[in-house]
Amino acid sequence: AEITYYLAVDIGASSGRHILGWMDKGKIRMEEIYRFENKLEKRNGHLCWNLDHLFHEVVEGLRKCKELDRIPESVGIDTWGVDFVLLDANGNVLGNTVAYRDGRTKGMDEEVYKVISESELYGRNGIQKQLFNSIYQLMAIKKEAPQLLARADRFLMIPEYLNYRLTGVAMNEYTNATTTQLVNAKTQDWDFELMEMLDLPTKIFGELNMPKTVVGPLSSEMAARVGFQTTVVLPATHDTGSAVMAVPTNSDDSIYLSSGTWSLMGIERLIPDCTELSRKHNFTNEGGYHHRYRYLKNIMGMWMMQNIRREFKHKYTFEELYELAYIGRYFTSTVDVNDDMFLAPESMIKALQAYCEQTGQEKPETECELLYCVYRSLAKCYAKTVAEIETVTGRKYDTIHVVGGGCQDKFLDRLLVEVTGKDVYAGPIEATAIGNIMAQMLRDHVFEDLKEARQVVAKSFDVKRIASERE
Ligand code: LFR
Repeated sequence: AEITYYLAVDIGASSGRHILGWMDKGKIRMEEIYRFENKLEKRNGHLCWNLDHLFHEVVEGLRKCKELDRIPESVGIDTWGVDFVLLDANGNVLGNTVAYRDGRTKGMDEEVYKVISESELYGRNGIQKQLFNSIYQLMAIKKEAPQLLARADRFLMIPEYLNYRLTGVAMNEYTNATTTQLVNAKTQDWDFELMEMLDLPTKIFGELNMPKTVVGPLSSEMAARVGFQTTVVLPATHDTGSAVMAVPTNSDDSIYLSSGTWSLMGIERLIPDCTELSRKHNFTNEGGYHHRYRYLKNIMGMWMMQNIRREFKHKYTFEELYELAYIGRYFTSTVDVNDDMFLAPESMIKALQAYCEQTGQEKPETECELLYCVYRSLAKCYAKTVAEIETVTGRKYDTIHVVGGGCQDKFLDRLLVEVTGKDVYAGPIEATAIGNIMAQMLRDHVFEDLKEARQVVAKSFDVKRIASERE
């Protein structure tokens, strides 16, 4: 029989990939066919994304399907959250696409809280305070470049903009929209009242569409350029939304850790928790597939490791890095990984050293010490987060599922077992792309529902139990 292919385009902060997925004897099979780099660039003193480069690479990956003669039934794009573009009435991007790690949002929280208190805001949308959320970015634009907002006709998040370039259809998607902090957690729709209070133009925010919605066919120009026609579909366009779909369990007793540039640790819930207790612990209620909520917390994650590794003069294999970290186990200084100073430092090494000095701890000097300091600090934060989840929900969890590229870090997986005492499972590695493909397959009725899809994920991909030191 003919194979039906689905294409996931998954773009992260450091790379993007095109992954084909299809069914084979009751299991999901996947193959990466194209990969490209993504990075922050400084423009006019701001950290920005190069959208034209990203779009070019999206198209190149589509052309690769033609070359391989594996034409996808549909295509879905997911990226990181919170970042967006403003389009003018002719569909042109207004200004640079400033990235969330840029410092323009400094002080914008105070601007928002002049209008609405922090707890009232959380009561409406249940989104954790992160200074980079779109709400604060929009306030920064209002302050720095109000003419852009005045001329704006549409607000599109990054995946939506790429979809727009592919199809000519401008469409907003629900899961990613929740990361703006402008969506009401209970109505699951834009909070226009809040926008009016903040004097943001409500007309630029379009109707919210759920995952599985068809955006449209490729425009005829695009179809000619890539050499075939296909349908662009919305997955959970927020990468974390896609990743959590692919957590290989249906058990309620399980915590997930979506491990990539960020570590996102939490649980899935059917009712949002916008209480003061929840806000004080800074948990978020992001919108998920089929009206679920991702109750989680952002932890700085592999970003720290990626940055210090880049600064090491020697190139190490992953095995060597684990070895170095292991040797550093005598070193006891730790940092608060979520401190703002680690968000976009000129030098991660200097930032770590400065933090330790400022807090009266011994500062890490060698590569062993730097690595172990980061690992130990991350593990400490994971353990604290697990405890907080248990406090806020008033129950115990026995398992942690680590998914995403970071689950390949054996040293971190082991530390997680050690510091939490939970059963830890690692995999699948490509959770985000799998989740993206699952949404497309669900739309095509390959599975009845998410529950069935997750069962299939569990038997299709490698999921390893991490042994503790003692075993
Ligand atoms: C992960 C992620 C997180 C979001 C952060 C910034 O890639 O999407 O969920 O908080 O990036 O958008």
